[in-house]
Amino acid sequence: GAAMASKLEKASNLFQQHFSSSASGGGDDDDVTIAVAPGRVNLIGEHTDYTGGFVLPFAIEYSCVVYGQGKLTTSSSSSLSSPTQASLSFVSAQGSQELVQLQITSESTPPEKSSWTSYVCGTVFQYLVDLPQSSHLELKFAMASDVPLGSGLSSSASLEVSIARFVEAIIGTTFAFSSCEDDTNHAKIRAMRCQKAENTWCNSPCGIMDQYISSAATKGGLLMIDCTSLEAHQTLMASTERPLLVVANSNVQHDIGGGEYPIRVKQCQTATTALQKVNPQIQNLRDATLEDVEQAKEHMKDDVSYRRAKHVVTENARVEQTKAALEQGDWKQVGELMNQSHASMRDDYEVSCREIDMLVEIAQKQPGVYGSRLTGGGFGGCTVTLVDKSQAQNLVETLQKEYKAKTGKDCDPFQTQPAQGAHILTL
Ligand code: GAF
Repeated sequence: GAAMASKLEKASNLFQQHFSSSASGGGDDDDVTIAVAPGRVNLIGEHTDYTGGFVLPFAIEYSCVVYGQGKLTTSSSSSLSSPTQASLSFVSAQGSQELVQLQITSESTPPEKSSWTSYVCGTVFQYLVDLPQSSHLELKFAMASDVPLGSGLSSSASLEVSIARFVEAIIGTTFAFSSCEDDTNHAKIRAMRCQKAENTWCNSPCGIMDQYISSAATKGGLLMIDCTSLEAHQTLMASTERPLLVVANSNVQHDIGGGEYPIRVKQCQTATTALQKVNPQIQNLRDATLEDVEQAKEHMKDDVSYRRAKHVVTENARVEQTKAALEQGDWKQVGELMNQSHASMRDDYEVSCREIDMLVEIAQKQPGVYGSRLTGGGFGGCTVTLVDKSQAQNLVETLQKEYKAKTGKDCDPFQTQPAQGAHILTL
C-alpha cells in the first residue's frame, strides 16, 4: 500500500545518500535486500508472557523496513582464529538521520547505557556468536519505520526483528540457523534471539510476545502463543459479520524506563514463591489456578502479590476463552472478556492510567462496541476496541472528539487488521 511505498522511498533515498558510490554515479538497487517486520496489537493476554502464560496478539500494518546490502566473509585459514567481527554502518529515517558506524565482535559486551543503536547491535550480536570463527560480517543499511515510537505497539520489537530478518538474508539460512539444526521453526528462533537481544543489550526484562508475533504472524490471523512451550496456534476470526478492530493512542508515556515493568516482573516472582508453599508443582504463575491463588493468600506478605497473581491467572483463562469465542464468532463474549481484562489490568495489575481509562470508557459507551481494553505494557500507550462494522466510523470520530475535549490531546484512532509478520520484500 501507500504506507509501504513511502517507507521504502525514505529508506532507499537515505541508502543512496549515504552508501551509493559517487564514482558509479548513483544508485545500484540490483542487489539490495529489503527486510520488513511489523508492530503489533495484543487482543488479550497482557503481562502473562514473562510468566510462561498465554497471549493472543496480531501484527499490524505499521512496520519497520531495513534496506541495505551486506556480505559475510568466512576465513579459510583456521590456524589463526580470532573473534568473529561485524562492521555496521546504518542510518535511520527517524531522528537526526546521522550515519552510525560501529564495530562489534563475538566477544563484545553490551554497553553500560543502552541507546537505540543497542537494539541493532544486540540483535546482530545474536547471529554473530553462531558464525564460524574469524569470519567478518559487513552490513550497510537504512531504516524507516512508521510504528509510532513508545506507544505500546512494539516499535522496538519491529526494529529488532527486521534487523534479524535482514541479517538472515545476508548470511543465508545455513549460517543463520546452524546452531539449531533440529529446530526448523525459524520464526520462533528469530523471536528468541530478538528477545535475548532486548533482555541483554537493552536492559529490558520483556517477555517474548512482541518479538514472536512480529516474527511469526501470518496475514489475516491472530496467534495464540503458549509462552512456556513457545508453540503458536493460528486463530482466525469466524467470518460471520466480522467486527473491526480500532486502535487509539493515548499519546502519553508514563514512567517509561521508570521501572514499573521490572517491578511487575519481580512481583510475579514473589507471588510464585508464595504459591509454591501451597502447591510445590507450580513452577511458574502459568501453572497456578485461581484456587491456588486463594489458598496462597495467607502466605503472601501483602495484598499486592495476591492481586498480581489473580490478574495473571484469570488473564490466562481469558485468553483461552477468547480464542474459542473468536473462532465461533461470539463477538459479545470476546468483548466481555476484553472488558474484564481491562478491569483486571486497571485494578489488580495496576498498569493502566487515567488517559487510557478514559479512552476505554469512551469506547465502551459507544453503540456497536463489544469491548475495549488497554493493549501492551501499559502506563500509557494504546487501547484496542472491537466494534461492529457499521459503527466503526462513529467510534473513530467520537474517540477523537471526546478524548480531545477531555485531555487536549489527539488519539489518532485507526482501524487495523491482522497483517503479515517478518518477510523479505522483492521489488
Ligand atoms: C511489553 C513487553 F515487551 C511484552 O513482553 C509483554 O510483557 C507486554 O508488555 C505486556 O503484555 O510489550
